[in-house]
Amino acid sequence: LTRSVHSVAVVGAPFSRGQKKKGVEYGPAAIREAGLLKRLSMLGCHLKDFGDLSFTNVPKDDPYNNLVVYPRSVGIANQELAEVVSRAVSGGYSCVTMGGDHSLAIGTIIGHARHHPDLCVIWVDAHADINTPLTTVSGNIHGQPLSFLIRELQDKVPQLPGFSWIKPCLSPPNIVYIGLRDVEPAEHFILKSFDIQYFSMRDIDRLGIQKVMEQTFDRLIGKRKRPIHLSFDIDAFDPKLAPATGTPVVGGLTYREGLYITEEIHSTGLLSALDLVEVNPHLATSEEEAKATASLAVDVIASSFGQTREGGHIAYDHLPTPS
Ligand code: HAR
Ligand code: MN
Ligand code: MN
Ligand code: MN
Repeated sequence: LTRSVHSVAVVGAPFSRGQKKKGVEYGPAAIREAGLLKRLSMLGCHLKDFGDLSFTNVPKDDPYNNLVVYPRSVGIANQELAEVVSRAVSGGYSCVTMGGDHSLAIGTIIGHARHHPDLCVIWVDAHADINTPLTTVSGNIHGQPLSFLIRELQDKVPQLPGFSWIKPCLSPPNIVYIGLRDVEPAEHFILKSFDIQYFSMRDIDRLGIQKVMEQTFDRLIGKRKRPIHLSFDIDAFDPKLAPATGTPVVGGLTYREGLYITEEIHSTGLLSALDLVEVNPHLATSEEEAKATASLAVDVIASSFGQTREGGHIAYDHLPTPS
């Protein structure tokens, strides 16, 4: 029996200005209450809790182009978050960031890439989150984070106020999406013209989740092992399983597909950072819905760090003998 010990840093990022709905800033508290730290320590993880961060408040933060909301708040919060994530990863920890809305992946990926410039990204989401500030319809930056991170896209991306510190650190071959089912025309154009690999829900229906994961790893780590950044939006799951989220889309991942993804990622031994985002307890229509969504988030994280459905991550190497 083998067991590898994981050192895991836990960071709460109660950030909500990447979109307009109230409540996603309570995601970290809900995930903590659902027992995240206890579950990780039961797996034998060495934990370092960075607590829930508090980000610089920007009182006057006018929209860019009369459309893109809270650019300065999103910019500075991500700068602060990148600092913490890079410290955690440099300290030898795998870094779990609990959101908060998905705009925070700007900071976690840049912070992670400071220590691991060769990282790859697995983006599990109903949405592609790759609008530019010029293609966005909603104006929400949580629908745009990847556009700021991809080097090859930068001549199409204007600089937002608060974003001058950002250095794009990803290239299209190092990104794979899983779970897409709500992709806007401009986003689809970007995915196709930059040859970014994605497995939509339709692809999962056709191939099955096992082949999807095989092909994901063939693309990302087939030629060379590299650290994995898993950015997991809870809305990738079907809204029946994860109702407490801001932009639910019917026809999502089953529980079994979701956990298969994280079990396979754990098996690579390469998981280096994980974002779990868009849990919004205030959008639940009942206490049970809020609890179920947060508890699903904990299952995703625990599974990413070795909890298996077949059991046995923790060493158990002898049986009690009758005397
Ligand atoms: N594509 C839409 C937009 O750009 C919806 C984005 C929803 N984003 C998140 N993160 N919930 O995935 O606004
Ligand atoms: Mn997202
Ligand atoms: Mn989403
Ligand atoms: Mn392990």
